Amino acid sequence: MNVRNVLYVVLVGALMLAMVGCTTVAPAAPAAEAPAGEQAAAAPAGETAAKTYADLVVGYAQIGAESEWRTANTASIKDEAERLGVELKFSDAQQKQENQIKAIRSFIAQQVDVIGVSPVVETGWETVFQEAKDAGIPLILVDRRAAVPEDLYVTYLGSDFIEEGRRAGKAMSDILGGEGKIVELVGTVGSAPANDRYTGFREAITEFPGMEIIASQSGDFTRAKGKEVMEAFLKSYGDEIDALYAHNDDMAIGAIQAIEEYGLKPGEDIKIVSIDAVRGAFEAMIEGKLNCTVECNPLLGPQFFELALQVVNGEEVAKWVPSEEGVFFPEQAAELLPTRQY
Ligand code: GYE
Repeated sequence: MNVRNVLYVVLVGALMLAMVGCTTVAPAAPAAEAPAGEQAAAAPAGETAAKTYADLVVGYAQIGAESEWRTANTASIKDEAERLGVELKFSDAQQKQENQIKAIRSFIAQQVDVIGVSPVVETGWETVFQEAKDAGIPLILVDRRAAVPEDLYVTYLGSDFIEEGRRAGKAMSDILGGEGKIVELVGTVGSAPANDRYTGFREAITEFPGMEIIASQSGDFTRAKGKEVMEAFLKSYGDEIDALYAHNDDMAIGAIQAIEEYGLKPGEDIKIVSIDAVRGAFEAMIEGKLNCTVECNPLLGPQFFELALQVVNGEEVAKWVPSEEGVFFPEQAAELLPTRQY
């Protein structure tokens, strides 16, 4: 065993111990399944030793703080960086693409090892992603996809939003018995989750000709906007509305308020299906105001840093790393709420 191999073994041991030590603090951290040491041990015998988490400098261009989901997502990334000892440069773009582009440029100037970005919308990224590529900095798409050629990013870590839309559509058909007038609160215009949740839902309900989407408008993934747009829907359609499909729980929660203020019962007079499965949705289900939430997992920190380390060590990674998600109904809400991490 040469000196470097000995070092690897020591490193593997130290990291594994560190991770075992951490499990009680962060029991759900999947990174523990593939500790950094594995990558170190598997690294090809090149000129330089494999990097560890402690060597990594990562720039992360986050969207903002528009929803409960986003808050949990940011916490997962920051907490995991701290847990692993990764140096994280974190930027909050306040939901503006131009701020995300600025952040990526500043990460390039600072020569970080990896850039993570959650693109607020799908289009308009080619130039800045190309700049990162030209600078030799690998870029990982986290949570949201971007419509760019595949060679401009190494991997996409996130959910199957079309499938989430389909699940919501299926749940809605079951809840409405295949018949009813639906209003839709769309997410941020031009964002991958809004585009795909829109499409998936429609796919799932086409087999029910009695299900009709009578209005569809963006609530920008926020509670305030969700409430405002629902007020407008109620003004135009009132009692005609049988159901609401909201692309995220926050907009559904805003809409619940609007429905109550209008004098109808959310969850009864107007059935509601939304997406994310944040705690607020479980609380609403317990109160009988929400009929279903489809899970979208925001706890992407552990998988993100695991991928980042693999990438800087030259390992092959899949072009898409999907997250595992479920669908929840009011009957399970009270039992599951204490187990929810976001
Ligand atoms: O569903 C919504 C958030 O991109 C999947 O963004 C994410 C979405 C999430 O604001 O609540």
